[in-house]
Formats: sequence, structure tokens, C-alpha cells
Amino acid sequence: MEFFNQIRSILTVGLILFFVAESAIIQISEAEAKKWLNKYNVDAEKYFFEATEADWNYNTNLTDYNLAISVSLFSNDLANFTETKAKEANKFAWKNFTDELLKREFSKITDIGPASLSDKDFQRMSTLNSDMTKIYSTAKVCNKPNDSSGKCYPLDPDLSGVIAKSNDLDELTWAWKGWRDASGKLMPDMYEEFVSLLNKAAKINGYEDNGDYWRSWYESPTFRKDCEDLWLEIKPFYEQLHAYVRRKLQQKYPKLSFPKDGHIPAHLLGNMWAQAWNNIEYMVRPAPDLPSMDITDELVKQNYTALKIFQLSDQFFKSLGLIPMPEPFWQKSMIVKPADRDVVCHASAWDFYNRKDFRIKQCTTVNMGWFMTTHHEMGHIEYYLQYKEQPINFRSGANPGFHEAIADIASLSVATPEYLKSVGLLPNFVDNPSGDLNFLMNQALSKVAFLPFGYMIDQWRWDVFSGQTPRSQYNSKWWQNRCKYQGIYPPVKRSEFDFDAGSKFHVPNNTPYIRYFVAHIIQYQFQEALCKAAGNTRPLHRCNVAGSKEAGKKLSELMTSGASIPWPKVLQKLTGTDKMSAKPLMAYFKPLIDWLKKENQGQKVGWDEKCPPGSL
Ligand code: X8Z
Ligand code: ZN
Repeated sequence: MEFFNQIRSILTVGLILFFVAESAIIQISEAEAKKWLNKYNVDAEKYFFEATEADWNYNTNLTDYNLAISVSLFSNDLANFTETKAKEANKFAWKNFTDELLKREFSKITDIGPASLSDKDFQRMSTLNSDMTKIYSTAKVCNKPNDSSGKCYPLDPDLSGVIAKSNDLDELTWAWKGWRDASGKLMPDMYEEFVSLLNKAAKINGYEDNGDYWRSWYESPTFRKDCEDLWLEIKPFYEQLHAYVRRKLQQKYPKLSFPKDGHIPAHLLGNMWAQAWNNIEYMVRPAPDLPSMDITDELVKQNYTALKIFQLSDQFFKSLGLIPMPEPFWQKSMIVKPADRDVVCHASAWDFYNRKDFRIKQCTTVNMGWFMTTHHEMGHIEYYLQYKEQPINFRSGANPGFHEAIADIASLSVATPEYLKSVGLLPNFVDNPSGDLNFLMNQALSKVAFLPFGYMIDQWRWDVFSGQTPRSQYNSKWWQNRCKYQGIYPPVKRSEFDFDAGSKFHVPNNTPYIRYFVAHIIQYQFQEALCKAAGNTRPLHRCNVAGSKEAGKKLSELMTSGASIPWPKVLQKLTGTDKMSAKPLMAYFKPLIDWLKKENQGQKVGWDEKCPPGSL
């Protein structure tokens, strides 16, 4: 017995000594790690800046030369830097670090995405990405019906404009089909190869596939299920909106036979992808005799320019006490479409990682959609500005959905009649319950119509990445999702010779999309908290936080932490809950939901999950 006790105490002492020794090693290495990080951050700023600048040059001038520079700089320099530094970082026992922030920074540095590929594979992956983006951004459609000019039309502003404004069915069909023939249809083989390279990288990095990698950014094992639950919570509201809009469209196009399954033809909703329906607001306004909530005419009447819209947007953020757009922003942003070269028109906001240079690139035209998009992009820049002093790997949103929610946060205030009146853009608003419903309907056409679209894109992409959707089913699965979630169907028969996913920017450009779904839910949680801070006494949908330094302070607190803190904690700090919730969105729209239910009483609501027979 004694013998065993002695052995046990020797073992225990040994174990304690071992732990003491190990924690000393970790502490030494934590101090070393901090030193290493300081140098890493200085070097990384240089590599990130160069790669971003090269990418900007390509995006604002789509030449082969700029592509070659961008791909070679990006692959040879940044990717090699990223991979080398991850290897160096992995020499530290960082998983055992006691300093949580340090551990988090290391976990980000060592999670290197596609940089894990060989030089050859990385170069191929980047080239495919850039080539698909170029096909998308330079596609043009010719042979417009009743147009003998022989002109060919790009997406922005022409084809988008036709879908937004025309109610000539031939013209709508021409733009809808033409866009898909000229863009996505040219890419499925490239996309298949691209997917295999993304998956290869994800597997090298220990993920099941690229979808698993993308979802890891949300740091939650229940993320997929949480999104599904949110969608199911909101679906009955979307169904009511869909049913009402469908009825109005049937009245507008009496000669068009709508399928009995309940789907809406996808080219009638005012948007190339049927993702936001504001352009048909005039067809579905609850009180049609009251003035429109759309400020486009007023912007044009008052000679607004792109620059003036940008200045007004800057003013909004300044009124909250947030950071004004810095000088280089005004000099270097691309705010209108250049006449002399091809560019990527899809709007984006850029952080150059040198803490000075931040830019927006978009092809603004003067209308309400672009007024909102400008506030959206500037919201991204504000987030960049707020977290610019963080280590480089924390310079991103608490999760990607946070970045998009912050980008959208201004839209909730600047769309209110209160705000628009205050800047002279809505002189005729009638403030009674009918005017209020008109306002809510316009908001729903933008934010609620979007939800199933925001949800379905990555449902499709995750299945492509996991191999559940093979190349031979790319297009049919795309449409199965569109029919099921959005309740729309293709106005022209589709087949596997088409690749309609490729006709939506984020697929060829490889931008994940579930972030927008998340953002469209949590922005209402944010707004509720900001309105409380601002002392708002109106209903949530009429709350305008412009001018509130208290709301600005809350926003700033959220933004400055960047990605350094897990998002549930950031959400908790702002809203008091650490869960995504659809409750504030439902509360915001309550009067409209009640009204739609009454309007739709006794009418068909909903649609079959399957696409109408003959459409695929
Ligand atoms: O891509 C964008 C922004 C840039 S982050 C213009 N959005 C999505 C889209 O256009 O499809 C904003 C809403 C959804
Ligand atoms: Zn955005």
C-alpha cells in the first residue's frame, strides 16, 4: 500500500511540475507570440494593401494587363505571405494560450482559406474568379424588340432599367433571358472547376468542403438550423406579401396566364433577380391615391448628382457623431460609371488596410435605389473606419452578417418620412394610417421580399460545394430553390444548358450570400436597440436615429471591436440577447402584416414547392 502511495505522490508531483513547466513555456511563448504578431501586422498591412490596390485597379479597369498584375501579386505575394506566416504561427502552441484574444488572433492567422493551395492551383482559382467576374461585368444584350438601332445593352443601367420600368412583356422577357444568355450561360464549366479548387483548399485546411469553411465564420454549430428556423418564422409574412403582390400583378397583366401552382413569373417584379420589389411599388401601394414613398422624382427634380447623394449620406453618419469619410475617399472612390472603360459595376466598399485609404466603387444613377445603396456602402466604410486600429485579422465584421447589417442600418432611418422630410426629399407625405401603410409596404418590398432570396442562394451553393448537387443539376436545383422559397418561376423554359446562378454577381464573384439573410434579420435587432438609446417614442418603423449621439455611441462600440470578440457577445452588449431573433422585424412590420392578412382573406395564399410543370 505504502509503495503505491509513494508511486502516486511521485506521479502527482511529476504531473504538477509538468504543468508548471508547460505553463511557463506557454507564457514565454505568449510573450514571444506578441512580439511576432507586432511584426506580422506591420508586414501584413503592406501585402494586403498591394493586393487590394491591384484588385481595385482590375475592378475599375477590366484589362488583361490589370488582371495579370492582380493575379500574380495576389497569388505570388499575398498568398505566399499568408501561407508562410501561418506556418510560423503554428510553431507556437497557440491553442494552449491563456490570453483569449491572442489565441483568437492566431486562430485567424492560421485559417488561411485558398492560400493553402499550390501556386499553380491558386493562380488557376484566382484566374477563374476574375474571368467569371469579367464575363458578368462586360456582358451585353443586343436585338432589343422594336429597336432598330443595333445597339447592345449592359446590365447597368440599361437591362436593370428595362426590368425596373417596362411593362411590355416582350421587352421584359428579352432583358430577362438575354441577360442570362450573355452571362451565366457562358460559365458553368468554369464554375465547376472553380468549385473543385475551393473544395480542395477547404479540405487541406481541415474542413469538409468550402460550404463548411464559409459557415465556420459564424462560429456556431447550430448556424444552419438557426437560419432555417428564422426563415420558417418569417415565411407566413412573406407568403402574405407574395399573395397580395401576385394578385396585383395578375390585374396588371390580364393577358398573361399565371400558373395555378401559385408562382409569380420572375420577370415581373421589377428586379433582374426578383430580389427586391420596390420598382413595382406603384402597382401595390395600399393607398394608391396618396403620394409614392419613392423619392426618385424628387431627387431628379432637385438636380441631385451622385456626389450630392454621397455628401448627404456622409452627413447622416456625421450626425450620429461617427467618423466622416476621409479625404482620400473623396478623391479615389469611383462613384459613377466611367464612359471610357469596362468596370465591375456591382457596388462595393473597399478597405485598403493601411488605415488611410477607403473607397466605394459603384455606378450610381440618381434614383431611390442608389440613394439606399450609397448609404449601404458608406455603412461598410464606417465599420472599416471604426475598427481600423485593430490587428489586421480582426478588421472585419463580428461575423459577415454584422457587416451587412451595419451597412443597412442607415437605410432604416433615412427611409422614414421623418428623415426624408427633414432633408426636403418627401414634401408631400400624408401622415395618417394609410400613409404609414404605404411606407411599410415600400420597406417590405425591399427588406421582406429579399428574405427567401437571401436564404436560397447559399442553400444552393452549400449543396454544390458538398457534392449533393452535381454539375448535371446546377440549374434545375437552382430553380427548385427559387420556386420553393421565393414562389417565383422562370418566364422562359430552363435547362442544364443554362446556368442562371452565374447571372447573379455573387456567384461568379464568389461572395458568400447568407450574410445578407442574417443582416436582414439582425438589422432590426440593432435598430431596436439604437432607437431605445436615442429615446425614440414612435413605433419602431418610424424611428429615425439621425442626429442621436447616443445611438452613434452604441454603434461605435459595436463596430470598434471588429472581429476580436465572438459575435454573440457583441450582440448581447448592444441588444441584451446573444441570439439572432426575428421578433424585432415582425414588430416593425406588424401594421402591414395585419393589413395584408385582412386583404388576403378568402384569397389564395402560398404556392406549390415544386416549379410549375414545363418550366424546367
Ligand atoms: O451586394 C450587395 C451590396 C454590396 S455588399 C450592393 N447587396 C446584395 C445584392 O445586391 O445582391 C446588398 C443587398 C444584397
Ligand atoms: Zn454590403
